[in-house]
Amino acid sequence: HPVKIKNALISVYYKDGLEPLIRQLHSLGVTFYSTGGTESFIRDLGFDVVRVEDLTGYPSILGGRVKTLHPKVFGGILSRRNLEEDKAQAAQYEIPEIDLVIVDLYPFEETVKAGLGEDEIIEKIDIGGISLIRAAAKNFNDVVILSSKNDYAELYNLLEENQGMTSLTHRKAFAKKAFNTSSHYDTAIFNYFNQEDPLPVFKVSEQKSAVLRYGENPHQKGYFYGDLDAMFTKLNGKELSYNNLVDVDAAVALIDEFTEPTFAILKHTNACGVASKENLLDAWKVALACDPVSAFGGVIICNGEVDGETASEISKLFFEVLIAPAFSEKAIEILAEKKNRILLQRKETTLPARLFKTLLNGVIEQDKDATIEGPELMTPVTELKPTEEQLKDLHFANKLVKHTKSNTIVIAKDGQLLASGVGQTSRVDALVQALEKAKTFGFDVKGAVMTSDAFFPFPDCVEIAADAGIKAILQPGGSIKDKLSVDMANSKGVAMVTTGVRHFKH
Ligand code: 93A
Repeated sequence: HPVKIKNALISVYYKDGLEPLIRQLHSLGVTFYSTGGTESFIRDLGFDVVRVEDLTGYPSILGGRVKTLHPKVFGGILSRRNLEEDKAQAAQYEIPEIDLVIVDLYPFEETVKAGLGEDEIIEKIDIGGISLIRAAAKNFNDVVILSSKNDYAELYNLLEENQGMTSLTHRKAFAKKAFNTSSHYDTAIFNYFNQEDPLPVFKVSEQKSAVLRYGENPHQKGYFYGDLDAMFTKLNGKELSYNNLVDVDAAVALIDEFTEPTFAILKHTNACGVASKENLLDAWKVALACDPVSAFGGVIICNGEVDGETASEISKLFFEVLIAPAFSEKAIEILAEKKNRILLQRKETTLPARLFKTLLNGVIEQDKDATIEGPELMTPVTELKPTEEQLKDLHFANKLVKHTKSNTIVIAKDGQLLASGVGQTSRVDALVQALEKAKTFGFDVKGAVMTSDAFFPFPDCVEIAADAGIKAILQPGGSIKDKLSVDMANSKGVAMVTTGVRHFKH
């Protein structure tokens, strides 16, 4: 049923953007009830406003902690207009019918983010405002609830289009938003008290900004819940797609393993080119050389400023996304020549330490794989020990297996990925794929190192690798048949180290 607004209770933290709505409501003959700051704001616009204190007969007390918490306010919001008993009680206690509530809550999250002290944070837990929101949303049958400053314009437009009336559908939609606001708000408070184990906060109310063109394929809908602006400045290019986001996530995780100048090129979350060199230009050329065929249409990431010269080189390749912490002006000019290319400048941010994935009728959660074993955590298990150079390459290749789909085998040399076998159903298949691939792109694996994301169940991989010329192998170890693999390495004159840490990635 359509409702004409007669009385509005307005209590908002941020007053910006409220003025047009106040003017409009005034022209519709609405009576305003309001709390301290909001009341002054409305009065300064030149309109009459009833102080909530005058309605309740109580002043705002306890430093503002109790302003609107009163039966005359909540009775006015919650009374059922179609129930005789409610009507009679409202008349008996002189409770006005409040049919619009506008609240913008104390900025709790912002206060936490600003790193202010606990006292200040606790004061920003809104009690009256959240109660107003919940009460008005519960009574959507008769009441319109605006629960955030982001919604002022929406009500304004709606009232313009509907001669100042709201329908039940409108009010129920506002109620839905309101409960989203209140649940989001309480989740943020819960997370503050529960910092060691926070829940992810998804802003469904801001869903619009998160609608993707489509999901993994064009016939699937896709959404993103998060804050990309907090992570990147987009310097050029089209909208990030669902698959771009998945690859960007994988790229960021991979590059963060490296401190020396490194470039990585990814396809479908797996690296098809990675190199760590003295400078980024060399790293780019060497990374691209790994597999220039797969690199086509890939997602590229590096860990230093992209200069003009490097940009010219990268520009020769068709790619989807390039991510870097910085770009020189010249580099942007060169790279932005193609308007679809997505250029993302990374900001310094800390990412959640936990991962979630839906499956069956629920969600699984785990810690991120946050370890990587360098030479000091590698235990030599063969007569022959790896050289300094080999240890360096094993460390490099261990970072790559960790970020590649299992089963995986990585072959590397001199800070360059030579080839990998990815996402295979057997480890031997992964090794064979890697060796074939290395050959395809003209690499000689003699003297290269090999890493495996999990232990060798049989000595076959060691044998094949050694016969191909691999000189040092890293594996977690832990198979009951470890000894067979070690014996094989010894008989072939290959060095092997174990780390004790498996890096599956499914
Ligand atoms: O401290 S409160 O939780 N106690 C209340 O009774 C109350 N009523 C409204 N905070 C309360 N509010 C909040 O005050 C509103 O959510 C809004 O954020 C703010 C508006 O105050 P003012 O109009 O004085 O600027």
